[in-house]
Amino acid sequence: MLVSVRDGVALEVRGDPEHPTTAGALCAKVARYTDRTYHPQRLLQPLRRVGPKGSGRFEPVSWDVALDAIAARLRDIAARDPQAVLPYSYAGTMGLVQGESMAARFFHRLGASLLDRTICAAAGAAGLRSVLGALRGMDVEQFAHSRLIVIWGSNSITSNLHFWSLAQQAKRSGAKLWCIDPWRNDTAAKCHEHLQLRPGTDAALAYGLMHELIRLDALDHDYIERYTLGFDALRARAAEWPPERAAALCGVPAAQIRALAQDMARLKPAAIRVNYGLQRVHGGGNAVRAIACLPALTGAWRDPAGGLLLSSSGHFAVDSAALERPDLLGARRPRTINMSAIGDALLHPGGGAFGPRVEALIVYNSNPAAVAPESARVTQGLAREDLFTVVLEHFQTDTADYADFVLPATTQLEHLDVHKAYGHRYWLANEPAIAPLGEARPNTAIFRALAARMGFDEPCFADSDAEIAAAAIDRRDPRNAGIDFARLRRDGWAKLADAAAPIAHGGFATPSGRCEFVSASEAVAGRDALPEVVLPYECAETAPELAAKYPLAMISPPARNFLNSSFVNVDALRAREREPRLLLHPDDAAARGIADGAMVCCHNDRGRYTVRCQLSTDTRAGLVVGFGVWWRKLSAGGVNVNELTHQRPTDLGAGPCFYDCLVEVQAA
Ligand SMILES: Nc1nc2c(c(=O)[nH]1)N[C@H]1C(S)=C(S)[C@@H](COP(=O)(O)OP(=O)(O)OC[C@H]3O[C@@H](n4cnc5c(=O)[nH]c(N)nc54)[C@H](O)[C@@H]3O)O[C@H]1N2
Ligand SMILES: Nc1nc2c(c(=O)[nH]1)N[C@H]1C(S)=C(S)[C@@H](COP(=O)(O)OP(=O)(O)OC[C@H]3O[C@@H](n4cnc5c(=O)[nH]c(N)nc54)[C@H](O)[C@@H]3O)O[C@H]1N2
Ligand SMILES: [Mo]
Repeated sequence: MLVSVRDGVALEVRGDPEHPTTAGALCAKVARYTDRTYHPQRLLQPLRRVGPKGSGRFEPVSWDVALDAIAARLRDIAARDPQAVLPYSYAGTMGLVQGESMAARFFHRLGASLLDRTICAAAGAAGLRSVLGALRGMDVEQFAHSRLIVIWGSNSITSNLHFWSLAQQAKRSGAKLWCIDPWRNDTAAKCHEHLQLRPGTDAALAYGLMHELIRLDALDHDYIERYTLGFDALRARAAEWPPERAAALCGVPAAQIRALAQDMARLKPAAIRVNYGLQRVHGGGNAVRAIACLPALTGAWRDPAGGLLLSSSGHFAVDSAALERPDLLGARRPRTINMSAIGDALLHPGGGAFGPRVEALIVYNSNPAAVAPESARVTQGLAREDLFTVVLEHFQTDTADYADFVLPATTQLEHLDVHKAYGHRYWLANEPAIAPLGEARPNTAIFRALAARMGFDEPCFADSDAEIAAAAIDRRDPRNAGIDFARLRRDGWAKLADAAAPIAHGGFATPSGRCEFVSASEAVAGRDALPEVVLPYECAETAPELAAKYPLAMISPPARNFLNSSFVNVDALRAREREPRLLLHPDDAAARGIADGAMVCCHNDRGRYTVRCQLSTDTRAGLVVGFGVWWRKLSAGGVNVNELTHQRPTDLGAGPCFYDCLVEVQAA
């Protein structure tokens, strides 16, 4: 991203036309990054709470007053048990410096609880690791050369624009595009075929495809023989899933499953862009396992433009020990708390296996009141008068409203960072383009100052941001050959030295070195050694009584103009989204006497959510789509879609089940 600056003011941001993956394109949100940075409501000084928790009433204080008070309180809590302090952070910035570097050092030195950062990708990552051994896959640029592209559980036009440009290139060269998604999103509408399955049934679909590929003998027997483990067992399991059985469960025509299998057999190179949308259900981890078996069966990995891409993060060798310094824990082994069940954690009285009650919560790069599941529990926890909460933020978010202290943080335009990519293979340097606004400070500077007040005098607390960025790149790894932070600062970005088709000839990072259809580690963990069809917690088959009361399945994918809960307060972007929306199928609306455009109440046992309803045949009958992730206080009833979601974990990785949620809808 390039920034035009005049007299110290950032005028606009642009994509870099030289960058091979992005080719200068910016998404709708980031194109508005200057609006966000100079937003009139930007937090520019430290604030101390004066009203009751959640009221949003604060008074400005100096940095010294805020930091002294925070350090005193943390010292007091830590003297009893430092595990009563909990950090909470995720995707506000994905930079390695302003993410988990100085912050992690601070919490490790303190001995605070560890946070399991599961809220986005944990299930899919665990599923992919079990089959491929690492978070590796196709180079996204290679999709331009694929002949078949299956977009599985991803609204690419909304969430992954740079991939979509490459898929468009392939389409213009004659590639066939399939989309596998429960609703006809923007992306599905532009693909040749749309397989519109019930949410949470992807593993069954994958088995139906395997069944058909085996029947057609569209297999690469040589690849299977040399590089995979457990084919006989997988074939036996797939035999149980003729397309008719899979189709009945998925709610799609069997002929469509056969047609997709035939395309997989016939069109080469065949590529699958699987993304995180499909793993936000109980069986999300196993769904990714089942899908990840497909390219090994057909030998698609042999071609750089074939195979599968979920995550590119395993291609980046990041020296996380240098960044986070877990050695500062010494012999201490603090407990780990799952961020996706933060509501339960905050409300836990303490004791037993849980350990001490959470007494202090330090939030940075995240907005849990809006993004975490079952928000009634989250906000009830945040409202505890005895909980000491500090929020590092750009804005007075729903979470910041519950803080004791709010500390103003810098944006991407104001601080230094280094990034690994979310989906491609380039390291990036982020240079500050302007000076920090007001009294805002980078996260690193805030944790450095807190460390000094706590008397943490290890030399690593004096590292500059540039030193941290340099240490992030693991120079011992051959894929980082020739790449260091000085070069990134000079050139902006640099591509990893990794093979375009890293598993064309095996070399899987699994314990067996093979693509593991059957996983001994899964069996040891007491789970099915083969990918398993795990149905949602909340569906007619697994919870018939609940389904009788709440017959509609709800998913809550991102709105195009927001990035999770970021950008919701940027007027130009919120104007495009207008207000929280819920897609409802006309048949479901007719059965409930609901008219297009009516305000409806979407509810279940966990809560109620008021939202504008839009009738559309883009969704399936029985499925509602509630776009996320609105700020609660900018929504009609003061709550958002996460009022309805639950905190139960996915099968693998203990991730959240945002898209595994039964509801009922009635006119408001
Ligand atoms: N505009 C925008 N872009 C974003 C984000 C954003 O908030 N806004 N968020 C970013 C982040 S943090 C992430 S993790 C990525 C996420 O991006 P993706 O991984 O691409 O996932 P989503 O866009 O969340 O959801 C994609 C699709 O999954 C579908 N889906 C839901 N349930 C199922 C299911 O059971 N099976 C299948 N096959 N499909 C299902 C939804 O209908 C939706 O169309 O996007 C990033 N990009
Ligand atoms: N129902 C439902 N819920 C979801 C999802 C869904 O699809 N449906 N998607 C989930 C996914 S994929 C994800 S990744 C999570 C994301 O959830 P979060 O990680 O909480 O991401 P954001 O909502 O973007 O909030 C990030 C906050 O960090 C702040 N921030 C940005 N940069 C900085 C910085 O440099 N310093 C500091 N101190 N703050 C900064 C921003 O102002 C913003 O308020 O949400 C999840 N929640
Ligand atoms: Mo995410």
